[in-house]
Amino acid sequence: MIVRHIDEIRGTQREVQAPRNQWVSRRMLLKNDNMGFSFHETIIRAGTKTHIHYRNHLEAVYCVAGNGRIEEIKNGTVHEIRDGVMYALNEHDEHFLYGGSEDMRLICVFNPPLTGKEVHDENGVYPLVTDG
Ligand code: 9YT
Repeated sequence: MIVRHIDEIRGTQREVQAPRNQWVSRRMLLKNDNMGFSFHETIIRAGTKTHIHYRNHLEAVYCVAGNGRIEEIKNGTVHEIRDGVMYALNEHDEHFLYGGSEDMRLICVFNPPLTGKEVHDENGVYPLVTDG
């Protein structure tokens, strides 16, 4: 059994800051935990905008605190995000994620799991990833 507290992740390689500090993500489960998915807590900082496109992964995200918005780039549709809202990128949807009036706390699951070695480009986009 794996049992971890978020405080054990902080300050380790499993805690990753966005290039421009728009978010911080704590990877509670990664590929090498052998669960078949990865599991993250991501804090989206208030007032920020991040361009995200996970070309090789499906992701579901559940908001448990704070608020923000997600904009679908293909059609401009904007969805409000607050405690209790889930979104799933079932079509590898390219999007902008906006922090709202306060930091947004998100619980995220990826299939296939992130390895932890993925690198974001200068826009905060995950480029094509080769799982290693
Ligand atoms: C909100 C969101 O997409 N979070 C994903 C996790 C984060 N990009 C990470 O751990 O790299």
